[in-house]
Amino acid sequence: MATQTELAAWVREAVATVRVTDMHTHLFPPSFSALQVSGADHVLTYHYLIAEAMRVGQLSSTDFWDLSAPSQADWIWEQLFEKTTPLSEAALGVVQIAQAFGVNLRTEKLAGLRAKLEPTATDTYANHVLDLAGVDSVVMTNDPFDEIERRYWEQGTPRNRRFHAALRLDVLLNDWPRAQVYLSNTGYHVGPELGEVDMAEVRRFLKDWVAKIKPVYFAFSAPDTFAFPEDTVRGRLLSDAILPVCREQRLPLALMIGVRRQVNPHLRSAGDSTAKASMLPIEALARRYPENKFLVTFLAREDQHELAVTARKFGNVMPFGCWWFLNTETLVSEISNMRLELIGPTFVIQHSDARVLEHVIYKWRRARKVATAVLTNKYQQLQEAGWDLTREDVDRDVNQLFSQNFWDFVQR
Ligand code: RAT
Ligand code: ZN
Repeated sequence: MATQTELAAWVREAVATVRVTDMHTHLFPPSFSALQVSGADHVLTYHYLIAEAMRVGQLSSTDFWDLSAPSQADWIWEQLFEKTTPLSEAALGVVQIAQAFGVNLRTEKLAGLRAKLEPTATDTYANHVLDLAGVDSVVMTNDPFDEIERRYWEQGTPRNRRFHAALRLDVLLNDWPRAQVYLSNTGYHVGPELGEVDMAEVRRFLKDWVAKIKPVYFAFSAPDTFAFPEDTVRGRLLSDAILPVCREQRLPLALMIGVRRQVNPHLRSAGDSTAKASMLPIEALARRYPENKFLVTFLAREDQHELAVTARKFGNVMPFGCWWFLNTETLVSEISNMRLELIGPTFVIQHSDARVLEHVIYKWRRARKVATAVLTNKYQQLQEAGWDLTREDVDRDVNQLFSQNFWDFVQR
């Protein structure tokens, strides 16, 4: 039987060295140059930090948005790293990114970070950053309704193979008038009424995009009021277009539920919030469509227990990550413990939601730290109960939680 010290070392080493699949990010490969985001100014102007800096500084949001990006970064730096101590998750993250690049932020300040991080990433730099984070590959968020992005795909832009695609359907499901106009302008015959013929066109659109970008899943985010089934455009698009195409193509649908967009529009990208949602739509989807696969995450802490229970009832529901405001040390620890207690190591432990390339460094450092503590404690309990754990068990579980559970679900 392993000693407590050995056990702790096995977990530490397994978690430190596991090659992560980061299954939800907003990153792009360097070849998508107009969309690729990296460098110190972007790290500082992350919308998580904008919201926090606005609490400290006395600048109106209009004045803030009028500033150039480097001036916004300077202002955020002043609020969060000079006037206050960077104790929040996002602010601490900046310090950890700096540390990974050998920059002492206390002495070298923002200029030190600007000197080391590359605002225009090459593949070499992107690979270096992913390697620093121990991330094997990332899944992007690919919006077929974004004109700039569409051009990259239509030109067949080659891309770093560590970036997988995911087809994001927020515009289709949450803004049908815009989607309808866009579809009709790009060769799909859809009228506003969404009859059977239009629905066939939506399916054709989805299949064309599957062929174009080869996504590993379809995804959308929805408000706390999300309902299913319902006789609305969204309900019909789901049941008659998206779910059938997902079934046919054997692709999971990722649902990200509980976001209240633009509760404070002055904050723009930083203005979204969270609210408790209902689990009933997930139950209904999982029960009615056993042939479909659902990757599910909720934004409210209050929904996490019900999600884990729902995953016990339906093998076609895969809980993933601790999303956005839940990605804090306290909540990731709580949620990961609870998931282990209710469904064992059969979920996706985390995703980074990185918007800026270098984010993967601190997001995964944090995830690894929490996972090490949570798993060590659970394994100790298991050993105390007389289960003779092996190092291979630990390696297998860690690999499943950080990567393999996702791929097994996608590929099954
Ligand atoms: O976490 C975030 O950065 C949010 O702004 C959202 O992007 C969210 O993750 C989403 O995918 O909608
Ligand atoms: Zn996201």
